[in-house]
Amino acid sequence: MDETKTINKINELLEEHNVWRKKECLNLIASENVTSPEADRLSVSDLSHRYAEGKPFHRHYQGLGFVDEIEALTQDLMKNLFRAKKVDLRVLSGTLANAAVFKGITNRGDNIISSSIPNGGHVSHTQHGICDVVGLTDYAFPFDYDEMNIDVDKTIKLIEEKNPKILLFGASLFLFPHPVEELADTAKSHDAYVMYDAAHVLGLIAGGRFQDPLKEGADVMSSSTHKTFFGPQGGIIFGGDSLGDEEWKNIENAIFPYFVCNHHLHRLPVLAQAAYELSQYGSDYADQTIKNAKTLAEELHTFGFDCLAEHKGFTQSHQVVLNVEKNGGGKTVAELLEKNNIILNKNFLPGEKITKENMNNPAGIRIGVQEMTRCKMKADEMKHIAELIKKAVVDKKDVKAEVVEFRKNYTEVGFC
Ligand code: DSN
Repeated sequence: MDETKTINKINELLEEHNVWRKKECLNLIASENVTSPEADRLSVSDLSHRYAEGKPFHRHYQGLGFVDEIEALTQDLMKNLFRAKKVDLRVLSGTLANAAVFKGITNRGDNIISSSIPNGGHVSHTQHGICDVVGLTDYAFPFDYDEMNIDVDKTIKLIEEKNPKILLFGASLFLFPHPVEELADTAKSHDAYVMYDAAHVLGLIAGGRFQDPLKEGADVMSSSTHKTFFGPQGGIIFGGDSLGDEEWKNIENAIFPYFVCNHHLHRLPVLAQAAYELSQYGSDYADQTIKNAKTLAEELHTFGFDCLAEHKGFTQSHQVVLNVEKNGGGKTVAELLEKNNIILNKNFLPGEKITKENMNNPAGIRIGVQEMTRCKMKADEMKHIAELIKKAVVDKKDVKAEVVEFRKNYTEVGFC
């Protein structure tokens, strides 16, 4: 191996990736976003060289006086933004946030009710992921396919039947707010904790334009910090007023030493900057994001795409979901669009049965507008994106050059 050639090649690939995704593609993956120039500046520091096991002001290593203050102030910003009394920033992802909560407040052999993967659940909500690691048996929320949401009455029956320890709301395919308020009392009267995975919608919650789970009765809210919340890649856990100190301590004690030792300190100032930006511009950002998702859905529908939940106004989040079975399936369409620099992902659709045959080519695609909204796109741009998708998928035209030309005008990050 020629090491010099290899490292030079890695440099080139990185540069090519940066130009491609930041300047030439329409980035429509619903779980991604971009940080601001100020956040990028804060992300490169000595903090990425240091260890800080433990909690602020109670560390196992020396040399952390400034880090303690940075972490405590970042906690304050996040608490303030989400009106929460308890927060822990140490988890490195949404999955690890879920793991720490499960470990902290359940015992092996307990039951959990969460969304199935086709109905929007994240893999960590199920036995295919973290539930298996901590010994939870998962039961899927009954789903109302007409309402595109959790069925409240049937869930009450399931709670009575299964006595879950956790009722876990929130999802990865997430068009409408979940019925937290409607189910919280029943859950609590059966000694279940109400948990909400806010990963996809955290930025919309910060902007006050999606349900506020902690206000609606969630005891605990887990999340990642890099989707509609445009912070660094990482995780976070909030404790609601209804969560006891003992349970919170158990969650904190599960984070370290079970799932995280060092918590990648360079994330903290970036998280603080994102929280600051959302405190200033969060409602405008959330408004524009939801408006853009609706406009994109309406336009795709007009072009003849089978866009989910038409009778419900398509969406109340950053996501738009299409059934593209008639266009060859999710994988075929996502790959075709990638060739045209339109980046999104294939997805199972609510109610779709997972089989060996469709495992790799489910019926749907999921589109998220939060990153392009951050890059200052509005309704007219959403209409243009719909047209580009139609030209590529239906008319089978090559629109790559058109996409590159279009994206050139939207490389600046806004809402900061
Ligand atoms: N896999 C991510 C998503 O795209 O929803 C969540 O972790």
